[in-house]
Amino acid sequence: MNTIVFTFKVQRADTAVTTIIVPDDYPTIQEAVDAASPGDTIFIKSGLYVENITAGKSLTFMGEDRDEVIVTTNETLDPFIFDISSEKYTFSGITFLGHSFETAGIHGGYNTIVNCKFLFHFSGIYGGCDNVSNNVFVDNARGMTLGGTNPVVTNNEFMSNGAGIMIAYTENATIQENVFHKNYCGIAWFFFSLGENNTVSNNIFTFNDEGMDFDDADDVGVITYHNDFLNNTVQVENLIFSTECTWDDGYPSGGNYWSDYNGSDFLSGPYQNVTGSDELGDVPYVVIGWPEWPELNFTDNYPLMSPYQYIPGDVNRDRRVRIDDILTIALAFGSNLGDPAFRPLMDITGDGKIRIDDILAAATNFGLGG
Ligand SMILES: [Ca+2]
Ligand SMILES: [Ca+2]
Ligand SMILES: [Ca+2]
Repeated sequence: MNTIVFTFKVQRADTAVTTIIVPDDYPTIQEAVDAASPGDTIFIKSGLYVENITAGKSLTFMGEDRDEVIVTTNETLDPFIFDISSEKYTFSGITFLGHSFETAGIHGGYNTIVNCKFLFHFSGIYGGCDNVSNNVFVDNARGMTLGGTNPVVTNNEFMSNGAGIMIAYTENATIQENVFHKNYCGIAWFFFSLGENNTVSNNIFTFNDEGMDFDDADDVGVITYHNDFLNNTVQVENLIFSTECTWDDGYPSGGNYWSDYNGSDFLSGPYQNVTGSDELGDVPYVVIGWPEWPELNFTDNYPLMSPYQYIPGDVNRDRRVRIDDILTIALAFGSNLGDPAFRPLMDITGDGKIRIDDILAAATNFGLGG
């Protein structure tokens, strides 16, 4: 018996502990971080954790349940919930709850962030975004502040933020398959963004004051195609001359869907001069126009005649409206933007509420799609 215990202890010393459970093994996340070795996983059980966590080694933080693991801070002088060094981190299943717009959920690091929520921050994520997917950002001044090289931001929901994504000094960013709903601005390219080769594709922008804004952005290279811009007060704001943006993917791949496009489709071909329709508008969509210098206009040369993927009522984004979509909307009946059940694509009317008119609008499209 003693031998067995002895053997066990040797193994504990030789092989690193790979998973530390909070609060079972340590009562706070910080104590777990301090005890962890690089590469360890810290599993956080449901609960409210009020902490400012610093870390200087690569770690994985895994919450038990995104809606039940809530990490927040009561500090305003040290306002980062996670303030981490330039190592690789992974976060999943955690709600980062800020306050007073002075906080950030995660600051620093090279991060993979999956299936988390960021609420009420100055910036939910502040830098360090290698791979950000399937997260929800609600009521932040900025959902995330994106920088660096090769970040990938996919399948996230941005709602009611000042800017969903604020981008500065970024190269080779991929922003894909996200939904931007009722933000002041969906994507804001920040002052002197100085980034090349950024791609914005397959996103849905609905009911934002501005879909995208290039306020004072200089030397930005962005290709924007296959997005749906629906019912934004201003679809795109403030492009300036030195911004190198492309608004379509050539012919016949096409550009974006713009809900305020008035063109028709009787012609086809790269120059739209051949008889026969091709689902692309026959005249370019003027993204930003300069009436006195039309040669400087920014145009989508091949605007889509119908949304690339948006179908009112298709909540799960499989491009069909089926009973599962309508049931999920019905189950969220009565919820408002910010409630866990609220999803942006349920709010077809754009009022930030899931009500009977949304369900009826979805039911009208029942059966649509491939
Ligand atoms: Ca056409
Ligand atoms: Ca569907
Ligand atoms: Ca609604």
